[in-house]
Amino acid sequence: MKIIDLRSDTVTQPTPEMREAMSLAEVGDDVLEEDPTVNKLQELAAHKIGKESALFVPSGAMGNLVSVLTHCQRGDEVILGDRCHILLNEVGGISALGGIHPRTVPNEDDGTLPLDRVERLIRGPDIHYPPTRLICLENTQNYCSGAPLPVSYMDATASLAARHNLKIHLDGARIFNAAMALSTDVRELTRQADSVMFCLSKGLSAPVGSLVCGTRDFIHKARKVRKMVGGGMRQAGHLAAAGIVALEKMTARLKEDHDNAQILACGLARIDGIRLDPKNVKTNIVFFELNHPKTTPGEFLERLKSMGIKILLIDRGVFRAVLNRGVSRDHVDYFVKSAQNILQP
Ligand code: TLP
Repeated sequence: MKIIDLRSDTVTQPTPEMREAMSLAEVGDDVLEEDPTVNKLQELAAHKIGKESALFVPSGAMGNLVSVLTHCQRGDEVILGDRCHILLNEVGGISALGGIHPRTVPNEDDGTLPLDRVERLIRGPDIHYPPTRLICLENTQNYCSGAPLPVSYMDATASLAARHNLKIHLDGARIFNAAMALSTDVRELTRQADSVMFCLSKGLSAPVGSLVCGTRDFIHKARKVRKMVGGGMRQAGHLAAAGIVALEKMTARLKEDHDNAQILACGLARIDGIRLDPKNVKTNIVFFELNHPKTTPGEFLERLKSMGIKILLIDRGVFRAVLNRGVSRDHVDYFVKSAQNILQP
């Protein structure tokens, strides 16, 4: 049976062009900064994101960790959303490894942090307080239905940060999805951030890797932090080669995932027992709630799986389906029909 995997866009397989580029890549020792393919990827990434410099890291989680550790000292405080990946899904790394204190603001459903609340949380000089150093934003905001944060919001956050002498780190794991959804150049969404992390291994389909982007000085410091957390790779050009293909060839294809997400959302919303507003689906992530008299969330998940469809059960009754290159329009139709068969037999 063919498996239709919507658990995440991280499940995407490398394209034939990536596999070829990986096998032919010219490589060197990247800890010594002598891997020409890694260097090329870093230059390309810095250019696309609109920053001076970039650093190749093995994962998005390490990219966020390295960025926060580069901005902050032990005992500093970071303001971030209560639904952000750094807080929920990175094993508490910033506190466990960096001694950095997270202060949370509830994310709005559109992914933003209300800036009046952010401002109220910024610490004054009182001896009892840890110093506020950094604001972290996430674009797209995964656990807010993959909401893209608009340029106007990025600008408003940047002026607040400037008034209080704070830095901004942007978890842009899916920043190219945000740019696609907002029909804007990605640099418009990154120019307000002091550092940006983005992933090659999600909708862009590379097998491994993320980049941290920032000023030359920031990346110079981040390189040392990457080494400290064990992220200095050697002949990493074999991985970077796939990343170059991802950046050059795969950003335009994200539209297909967004269109399929919209079709899936509209199809599921018509089924009794499923709650979801397709208007909230703006990128490739579809969240929905199951509230059905006869089918429990666990049963629904298992029945779909037996039909070859994998999605994630995130919380009691809340599911996530992420559109990706392995999921076609026909697969989406099949998913909607299968859900109908289970819930409206
Ligand atoms: N997200 C994964 C899971 O960890 C939840 C997913 O399937 O969505 N920032 C954001 C916004 C992310 O969504 C993720 C991965 C990361 C960072 C971390 O990237 P990796 O998995 O490369 O460490």
